[in-house]
Amino acid sequence: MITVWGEGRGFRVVWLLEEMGLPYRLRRVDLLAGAENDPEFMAINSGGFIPALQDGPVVMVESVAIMEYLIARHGPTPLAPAPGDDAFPAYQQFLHLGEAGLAASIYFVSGARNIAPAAERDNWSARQAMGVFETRLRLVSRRLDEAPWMAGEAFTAADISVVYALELARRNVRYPFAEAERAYVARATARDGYQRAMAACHDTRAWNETVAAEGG
Ligand SMILES: N[C@@H](CCC(=O)N[C@@H](CS)C(=O)NCC(=O)O)C(=O)O
Repeated sequence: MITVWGEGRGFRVVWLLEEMGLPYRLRRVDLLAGAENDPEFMAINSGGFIPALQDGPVVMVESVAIMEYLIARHGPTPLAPAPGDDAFPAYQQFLHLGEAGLAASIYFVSGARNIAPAAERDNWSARQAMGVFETRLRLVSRRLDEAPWMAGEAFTAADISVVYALELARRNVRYPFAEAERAYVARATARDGYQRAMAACHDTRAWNETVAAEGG
């Protein structure tokens, strides 16, 4: 049985598992209570960050690497075009841009805005991280002028990666997305796989509901 440890970017993994129809269990990890107080989790990931994946003897971290692993080991799936497919280069690029360009940068903006002491909220690094997010977002916007999904005509795991990052920006920093990006997120989040993932991820759902109640 596959175990996903922790939500956060683990939502990507759960969404992929739901889309692929693979059985799994989600083990909650409470970062606010301190991962170091969860010895079972620390034995899985001594770094104490989420998500982690356990699949028999395999233990992995890094949400996008985990997605690539699941597709390679438990596919094939139409969520990943084959290397020879015309859609593959864009797929591969946006799969990684979703984390390395978008989520990784907006995560630090979120930390600065929501967790840092007031005097440290508007700091150089947070502004730089926002700049990185916005320049990478331009590639998503341009792609949406050309095609409905990041890889082209079909929804793929690259959309799971990117949409997670856009949702993180919407929820955590109330990023003001343009209409095309909002419509893209609406298309992706209307999928049954997303809805099932949201039903499974209680912490993500609770946070989503809090933001919605605040009008975000
Ligand atoms: N690039 C990693 C990022 C992992 C990450 O930073 N996770 C956050 C929550 S989504 C976390 O655990 N933060 C606490 C920490 O890094 O100690 C991935 O995609 O899995």
